[in-house]
Amino acid sequence: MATNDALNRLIQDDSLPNESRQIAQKILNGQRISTDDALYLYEHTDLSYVGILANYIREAKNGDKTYFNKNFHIEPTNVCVYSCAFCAYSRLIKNREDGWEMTLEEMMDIVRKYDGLPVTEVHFTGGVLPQYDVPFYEELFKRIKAHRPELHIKGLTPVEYHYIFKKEKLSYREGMERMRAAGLDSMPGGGAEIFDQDIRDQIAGGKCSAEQWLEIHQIWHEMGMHSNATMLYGHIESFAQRVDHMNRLRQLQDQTGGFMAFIPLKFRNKNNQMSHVPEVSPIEDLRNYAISRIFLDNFQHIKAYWPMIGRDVAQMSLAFGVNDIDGTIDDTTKIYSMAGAEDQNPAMTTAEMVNTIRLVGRQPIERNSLYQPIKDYTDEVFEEDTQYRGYAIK
Ligand code: V47
Ligand code: SF4
Repeated sequence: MATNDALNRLIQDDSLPNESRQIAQKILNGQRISTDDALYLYEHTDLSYVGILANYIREAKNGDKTYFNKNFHIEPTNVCVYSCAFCAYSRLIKNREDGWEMTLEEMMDIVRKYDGLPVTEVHFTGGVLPQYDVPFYEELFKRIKAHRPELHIKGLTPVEYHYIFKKEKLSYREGMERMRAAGLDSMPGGGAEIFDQDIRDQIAGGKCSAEQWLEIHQIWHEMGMHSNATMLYGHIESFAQRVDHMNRLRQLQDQTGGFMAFIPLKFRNKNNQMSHVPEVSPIEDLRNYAISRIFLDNFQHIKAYWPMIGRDVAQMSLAFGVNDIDGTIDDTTKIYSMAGAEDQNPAMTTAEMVNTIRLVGRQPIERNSLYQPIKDYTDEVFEEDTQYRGYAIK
């Protein structure tokens, strides 16, 4: 659990610059750090320093609890009206024969494949396609709820919603009300990319603006619903633009409280128009998790999305502010494998998930999509523990 010892040592360490000691003091006092402080952390501090601060906050907020869920993805299409420069996965409509476009029935087949299995969430993400309009998604969500009412639908992002509501001449509120009535339970954090308009124009031109992204989340939260937030980092953005991005999220969260988790997404550089941009190091990934944990004092959860960051860095991140590693996934997403991530067929068994967390001394908790605990796996013994990796629990 959170102890002040390491923080106190930093505060008293006169070999550290005053700014570093003052920021540590703010954390100990439970005070919010400023945007200038956050920029200072990015520009002038090392991993071990931010790690101590972030771990203190993580343990104060969540103890050793580390959450995961049992989920699968459906990616209805990779054909897209946009062509974001970082996207390895999408195909333009003129090249649609190279991609896939699922029908409602094909998506229901995927949902039915999980009948009788203990998954709790389906996550929809993918390209933006003109024929997938408001009535299409309403029908999809209704059919899923009719088939399996308890399955949580986490679906789409303001990128799709802005596009389909405009086409239907609906206000954001009218559109989100219709999605909720059809069965949408929560919104994932995608499509945020980086809010700075200049960088956004260069890497994600044409799709919804930062203001539109934030407005749709705001409306969703005002309806009493929840969502996540992401930040695509480690490409051509500056540290100041990362701070600006997180600051806009922190301000909205002050107003609504509707965000559950913040998920930094590391730019992966294979098979896209930005392959010449090198990826940042794992040290920078961990620093970024830590600084987001320190800055976003009003977010309860920081998530490392393991299919994107890789299992090893996800595991290490649990000492740098992260307290959630997403889900079992069951090899149902292609976004990251196509962009060069380590796992080409991302899937983790419950035992792998639990042992990833347990091996670094944290407490594995299966959660539902709204972070209500389903099961504490701390003392669970798995058949496969005796068969692989040479460790057995107990
Ligand atoms: O918005 C696409 C990102 C996002 C690349 O809310 C890339 O629980 C890095 O938002 N390198 C979609 N990132 C995925 C997403 C998400 C994932 C897991 C959980 C949740 C949640 C949300 O993926 C896109 C974009 O930022 N992305 N291509 C790439 N080459
Ligand atoms: Fe389309 Fe999303 Fe890829 Fe952009 S990131 S091209 S909106 S699928």
